[in-house]
Amino acid sequence: MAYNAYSLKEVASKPERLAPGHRMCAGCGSTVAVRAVMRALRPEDKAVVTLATSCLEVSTMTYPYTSWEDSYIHTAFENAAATTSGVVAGYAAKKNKGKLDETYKFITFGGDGGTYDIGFQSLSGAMERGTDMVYVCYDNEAYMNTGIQRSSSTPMYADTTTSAVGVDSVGKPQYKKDLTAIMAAHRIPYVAQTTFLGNFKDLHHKAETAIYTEGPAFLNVMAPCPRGWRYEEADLMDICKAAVETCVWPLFEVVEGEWILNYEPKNKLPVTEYLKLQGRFKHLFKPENAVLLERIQDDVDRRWEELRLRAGAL
Ligand SMILES: Cc1ncc(C[n+]2csc(CCOP(=O)(O)OP(=O)(O)O)c2C)c(N)n1
Ligand code: SF4
Ligand SMILES: [Mg+2]
Repeated sequence: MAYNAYSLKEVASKPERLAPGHRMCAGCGSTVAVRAVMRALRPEDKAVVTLATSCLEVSTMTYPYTSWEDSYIHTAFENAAATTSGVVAGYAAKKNKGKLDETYKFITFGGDGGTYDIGFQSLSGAMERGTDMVYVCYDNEAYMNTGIQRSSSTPMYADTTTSAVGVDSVGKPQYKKDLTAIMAAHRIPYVAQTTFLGNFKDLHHKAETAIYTEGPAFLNVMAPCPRGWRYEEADLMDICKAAVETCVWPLFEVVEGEWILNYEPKNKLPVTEYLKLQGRFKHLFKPENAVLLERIQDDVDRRWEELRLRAGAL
């Protein structure tokens, strides 16, 4: 899909829809993701934001304070997408009766714990029913708010508080779940995977397409967490770039079932270039763990070739 004309200056000059003064950590990817997604809304459109419990929720909406300029609903983990479905149905009824003139867009945000794990059934249901909404997962690869516990999104061999590296453990033993592919298997109109790069064009394009596509859309945004991933705050963008250049987190869209690769690195970097930037993978660089690094590289290579095949790039 061709990207619309894009000017960072123009997009950045739009009114902020997540006000400053919230309590998220410095260097946190989650707020960067939210601000970028909300900036894709047309200024004249209103939004109803639904948010499952998470770092984002507890830090941006602490009664009686809120950072959200749009209507906002805090939900339980299990029913974030179902809550949005109900609001969308109510909106449609009001519109049909001519009781509402304004245009509203419906956006649900969830962390990986709330999306890959606990809220997965309601997400799957809302997508399958064709609800006209966008679900955005800000993926920081663990349950950060409660102390960095592993989720099904945590990558293999990452050190978390429930997959702690020690004498008998080299980190999380399981693979990361491929949620973006699972959402594509729902055969909804729009699914995309993105993160923060350069001028944010990729993220802006995908957020705008997701919001203005009729029917359900799902966006998976890699959103690093300095506390859980153990990096210096200023390294946020370098980590995202390394994730893309190593093909750990490829940029792609699935539009009406068609897989589209948005970026192919000219020189695909070894995964170590990504892993070495983060304390959660520090143990992998001990000589006795070289085999684990090889296993990660093999997995990334295999999955990258699968993606290229799906996108017809082979
Ligand atoms: C049903 C339920 N289980 C557990 C909790 C406690 N809890 C609150 S936030 C959170 C972590 C959420 O992780 P994630 O969705 O990945 O968001 P993050 O904190 O990483 O931003 C947990 C487990 C809860 N609020 N509700
Ligand atoms: S713990 Fe991580 S995800 Fe949570 S606010 Fe801090 S940096 Fe962001
Ligand atoms: Mg998380």
